[in-house]
Amino acid sequence: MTGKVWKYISDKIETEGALHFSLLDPDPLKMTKETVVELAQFAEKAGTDAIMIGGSTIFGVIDDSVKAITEAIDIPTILFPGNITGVSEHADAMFFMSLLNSTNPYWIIGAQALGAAKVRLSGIETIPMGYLLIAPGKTAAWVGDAKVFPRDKPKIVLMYALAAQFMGFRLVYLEAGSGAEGGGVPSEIISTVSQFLEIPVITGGGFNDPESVAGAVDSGASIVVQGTYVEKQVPKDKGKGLSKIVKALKDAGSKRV
Ligand code: 1GP
Repeated sequence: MTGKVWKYISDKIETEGALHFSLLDPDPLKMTKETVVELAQFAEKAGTDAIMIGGSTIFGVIDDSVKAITEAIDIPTILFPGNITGVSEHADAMFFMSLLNSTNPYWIIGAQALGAAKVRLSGIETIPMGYLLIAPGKTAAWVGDAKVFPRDKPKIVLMYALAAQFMGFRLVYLEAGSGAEGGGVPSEIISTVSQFLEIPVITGGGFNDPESVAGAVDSGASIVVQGTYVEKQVPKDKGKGLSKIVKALKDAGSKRV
């Protein structure tokens, strides 16, 4: 079950303390395939450790774009599926995730079961991940029928994160939703969860500057994801700002190794 990408992630967490992932949503309403490939290349040059591909849109993952991105870069591509439409055999791995605080069993186990045979036949590496939505939760919470965790209740999030660990998930994703206001997931939630969890914490949703990204690592996150920043800023400065963010994250990470 332990594949190459999981080994890459866990080895890097051990040696570098923290990883930066860039999330790209190959949504034709937002950008062309060429743009998405170019963004992935800039992000790789800026030092991001992996490219996540996915989103909650109606288009799902476009196979063509996944193939083009995977061929254009050396760092791993990891699917981040918003539904059964998010499966492609062209990525290096996929987060096989369950939205544990959904009120609808479809998002906890239904979509996973419907997509499982395709995943098995594709032979893609799967990384089991418990997915937890914290307020505001944005589009993911609306689509995923989530009972979002209040931002000032870290202990509720901790209960779910521990349950995720005991159920065998390899990662717990603390998600505030893409484009979340308020500077990402509150540091008190990240630190409360990280303090008690033995598996790595990945977090994203509203981290848009070096301070908030490094702050998430200081609070205990092992991986920080940026989507909106990469989509909006990288085309403007060709990844200059992103390299500063990655550097801030690595500096914070190095204090933990
Ligand atoms: C969304 O956590 C990711 O699933 C990234 O969020 O777009 O706000 O960076 P942002």
